[in-house]
Amino acid sequence: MAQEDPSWKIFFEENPKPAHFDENVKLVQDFCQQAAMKKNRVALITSGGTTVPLEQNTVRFIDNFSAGTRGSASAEYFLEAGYLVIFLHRSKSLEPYFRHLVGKNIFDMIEVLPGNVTVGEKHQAELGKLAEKFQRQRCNLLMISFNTLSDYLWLLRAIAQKMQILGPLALLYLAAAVSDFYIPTSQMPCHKIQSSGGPLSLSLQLVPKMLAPLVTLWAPNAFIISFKLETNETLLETKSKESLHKYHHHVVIGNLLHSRKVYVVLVDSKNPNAEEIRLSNSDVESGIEIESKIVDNLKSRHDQYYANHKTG
Ligand code: PAZ
Repeated sequence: MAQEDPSWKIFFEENPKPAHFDENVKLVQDFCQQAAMKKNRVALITSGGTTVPLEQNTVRFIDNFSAGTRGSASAEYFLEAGYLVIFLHRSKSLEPYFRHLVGKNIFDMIEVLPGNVTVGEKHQAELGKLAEKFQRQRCNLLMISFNTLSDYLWLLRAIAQKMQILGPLALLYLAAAVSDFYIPTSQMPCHKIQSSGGPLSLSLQLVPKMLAPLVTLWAPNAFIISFKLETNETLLETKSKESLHKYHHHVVIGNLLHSRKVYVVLVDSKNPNAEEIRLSNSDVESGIEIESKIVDNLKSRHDQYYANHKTG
C-alpha cells in the first residue's frame, strides 16, 4: 500500500524540487480552478523521456527513449475532443501543433521581398490550417516542461494533486518514458567525472513506483491510463495486465518499440480480453495517426467512468 511504503516519500525528501516549481504549480492551479468552474474535462498528458544526471553540475546523463510523438499527437486529439490539456513534456521534445513543422526549413516556406515577408504560396494552405488550429486551442493548452526524472516526479505529483478539484473530470495519460533507475542527489559527484579516474562503474538505485501513490493518494478520483513499453512481443500483454493488477488504475496501453506507431493493446480490469488497435497500410497512407483512435477509445471509456461516478 502506498500509504505504508515510505520509499516514494524518501525520494521527495532526498531530491530537491525543480526550478520554477512554485510558479508552474500556480499556473496549474489556476488552470484547474477555471476548468472546474466550467465543468470542463482536463487531460494531463505526460510526454518525452526523463534524464538521470550523473553529476550535480550535469555534463553527462542517462536518457530514456521517447521523441514525444505519442504525447504531442495525443494532446491534439484530446483538445479536438473537447478536453483542456496540461502537457507535461520533456523540454525540446515534440509539442502539439509545432511537431508538424519539425524537419521543415522555415526559410524554404517564406518569401522575402524588399519590405515584405510572406508565406510562400505552396505552403499557405498547410500553415494556415495549422495556425488556425493552434490559435483556436492555445488557451486550452498549458505547457509545463521537465528535464530530469526528479523534475518530472515533483511536477507529476503536484499537478495530480491540483487536479483533484476536478474529481472524475480529470484524466491522466502517462505516455512519458520514465526511468526506473537513478542516482540519488547525495550519491552524485558535485563536479564533472574525470576520465583520469579510469573506467567508470555506475550503481543506480531503483526509482520508487510512483503509480501506487498517484492512484491512491494524489489523484484518487481521476481516470488514469498508463503506458507500458516493451521490446519483446511475448511479454507485452502479460506485463500490461500485471501493471493493471498491481496499481488498480483504469487502463494500461501496451506498445512495442518498433511497432508503436501502428499497434497498441489496451487492457482494463473489466474485460479479461485485451483490445487491440492496429492501423492498416491504407490508414497509414491516408495519414491516420494511431493516437486519434487511442483518444477516441479513451474518451468513450472516460464518458462511462464519469457517468458511473455521478450515479455511484
Ligand atoms: O514518444 P514516442 O512516440 O517516441 O514514444 C512513445 C512511448 C513508446 C515512450 C510511449 O508510448 C510509452 O510506452 N511510454 C511509457 C514507457 C514506459 O514503459 O515507461
